[in-house]
Amino acid sequence: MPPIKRTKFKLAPEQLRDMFYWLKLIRAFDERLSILVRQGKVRSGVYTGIGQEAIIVGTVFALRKEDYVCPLHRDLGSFLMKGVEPRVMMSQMFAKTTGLSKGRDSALHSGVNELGIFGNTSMLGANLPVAAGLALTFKMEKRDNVVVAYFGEGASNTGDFHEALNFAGVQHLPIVFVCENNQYAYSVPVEKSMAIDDVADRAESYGFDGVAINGNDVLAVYQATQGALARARTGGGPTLIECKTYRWHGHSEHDKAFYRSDEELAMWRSRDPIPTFTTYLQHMKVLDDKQLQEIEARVAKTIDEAVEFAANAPDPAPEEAVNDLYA
Ligand SMILES: Cc1ncc(C[n+]2csc(CCOP(=O)(O)OP(=O)(O)O)c2C)c(N)n1
Repeated sequence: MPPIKRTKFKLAPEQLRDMFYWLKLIRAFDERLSILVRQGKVRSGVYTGIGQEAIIVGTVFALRKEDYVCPLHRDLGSFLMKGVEPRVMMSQMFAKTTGLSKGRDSALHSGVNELGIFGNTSMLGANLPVAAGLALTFKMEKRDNVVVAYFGEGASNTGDFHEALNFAGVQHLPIVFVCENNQYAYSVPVEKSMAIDDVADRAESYGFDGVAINGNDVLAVYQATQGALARARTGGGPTLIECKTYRWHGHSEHDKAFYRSDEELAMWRSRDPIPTFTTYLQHMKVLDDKQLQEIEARVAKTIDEAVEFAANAPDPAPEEAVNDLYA
């Protein structure tokens, strides 16, 4: 057999196409949600990550099943990549019994222990000390698993962020802090909330490395994550990866984002992570027209099927509201 042609990242053609599939699926999932919100079908706030997909794909692609993610409101794609079926995720958005929380929660706070997904809390930055605690468990149990914790540049101005990084640095925890710097915390532009250019610089104060990278380049994100994971698995402690990106939609689907200019949006849309990666794959000759069409058709079918499933799934009965309580 001829040797498999691999990239310098040691990714085989099938893996590169797989990455492409995830980028397209996560984009399509969010785009459909954006429409469904307007149709009144979604029973939750919707915070799309359109434009930011390369961060989730580049990081989660590098993980093992046993590793944990601590996602944010914009990171539904990490649920899909970690193994939640699109129809289940869509049911969650519709608050149906077939969703993760069986219709008893807004869409954003669910987690799935068996898949390594830790549910998010609403308070900005509050997921980070919890993620550090999870990483401490891995260290104490001598398991070489890693926690990947996501946060926005806005969250990096909260006390919880600094406490989590300090603790992770002191304890050399197996954790990768991934900042999705999309330039705005709701309506606040980054230059109005930070006196430095890079969130990555904050890592140095806590004794570990921080790196600022192009968050719209899925392979750059993957490469940085691989390095951070290798370090974390071998006792080298945490890393902070700041991914520079931009969210195309408002903070949530009800926000028209009047605080930013059309020019700014146009500039960032021209840096769309998906066409850039498509061009790369085509130049590498790992994605021909037929394969592209096949992937697009697969994505469309998956999303259509997920919406149909969720729309036809039963609503929870009122008496089910008190089921599954911990105490
Ligand atoms: C402690 C706290 N303050 C304010 C809010 C309201 N809030 C929710 S998301 C958000 C903006 C978050 O910005 P960022 O951390 O940069 O993440 P992004 O939404 O841009 O991905 C704000 C102000 C909150 N949830 N928690």
